[in-house]
Amino acid sequence: DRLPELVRALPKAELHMHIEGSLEPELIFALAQRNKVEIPYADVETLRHAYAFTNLQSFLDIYYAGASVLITEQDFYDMAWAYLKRAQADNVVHTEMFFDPQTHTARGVPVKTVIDGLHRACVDAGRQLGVSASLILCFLRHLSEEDAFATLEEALPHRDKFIGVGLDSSEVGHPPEKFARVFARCRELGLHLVAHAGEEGPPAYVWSALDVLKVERVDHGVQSSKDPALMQRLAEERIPLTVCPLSNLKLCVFPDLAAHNIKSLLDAGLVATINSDDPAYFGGYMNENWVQTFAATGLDARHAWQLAANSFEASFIEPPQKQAYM
Ligand code: ES4
Ligand code: ZN
Repeated sequence: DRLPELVRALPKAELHMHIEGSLEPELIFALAQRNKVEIPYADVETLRHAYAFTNLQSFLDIYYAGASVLITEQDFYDMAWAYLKRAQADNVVHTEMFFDPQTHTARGVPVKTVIDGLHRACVDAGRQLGVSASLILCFLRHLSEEDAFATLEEALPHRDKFIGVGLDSSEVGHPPEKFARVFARCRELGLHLVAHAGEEGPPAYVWSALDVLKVERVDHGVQSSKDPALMQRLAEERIPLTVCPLSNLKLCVFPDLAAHNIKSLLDAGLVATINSDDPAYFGGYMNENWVQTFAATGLDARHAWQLAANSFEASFIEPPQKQAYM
């Protein structure tokens, strides 16, 4: 069976990866030591053992604790560089990386430090790894819209270093509508717009991400399969879903990988993609997500080509470069 080899070798784009979620336990401990930050885990093994999640919130609590070791511009560079090298090894030729400025500004780390470190890694990846990389600033939806506006304001002097904005963190109870005004402002600024919706939340959140926030793609979106009218809209308008199978498995969105709906999304004609979300926490980078999902759900070589083409179609790569990849 040569399908795993084909899947691994395919050039692909990764469109749903939180850079703070690429922080491996080894790097967490190295940065904690370098910055003299206390973390409430004895060693790498103890920390890794804490990675047993029951839902999104149980993961987010540990994910925000892990990010507390990031202090200097070099820390953000080192984290992003480690991910970009790992992405290159999986034949990811383009990546759009999420970052969560509020996780850092809340601890007194300036937005400039975060963006400058991440952006320098993106520039170096293009030159030294042949991986094109760009940044998407995410607002934390458990915080207020006012806080999101303040974050946007602080980031705008660095407008040239990120291509868009997104919405992440605790979904249920924090619908897209809560961020209508700040997304409208970002739209005026010419930023690309995406949002997490339909991960744990209902199809109604996917509808409002589209109709209220006017997002160009939906992160996760797997709950859309519960709403036939929504499925039809996504297919007709070719609105991409950035699906993350191992994340969905680890956060118990599906009981096992064989029960994942990626195949039905693709077979319904949706522009679905496969991505790693938080690879250090969910047990796999890009190729691990692809290979395990192919094995468990019975995707074939045609699906592999479709998923790779979808990843470039769904990307914010500018034409004519974009068509060259497809
Ligand atoms: C996230 Cl899996 C997931 N969902 C929502 N927000 C997130 N931030 C990092 N990973
Ligand atoms: Zn995510």
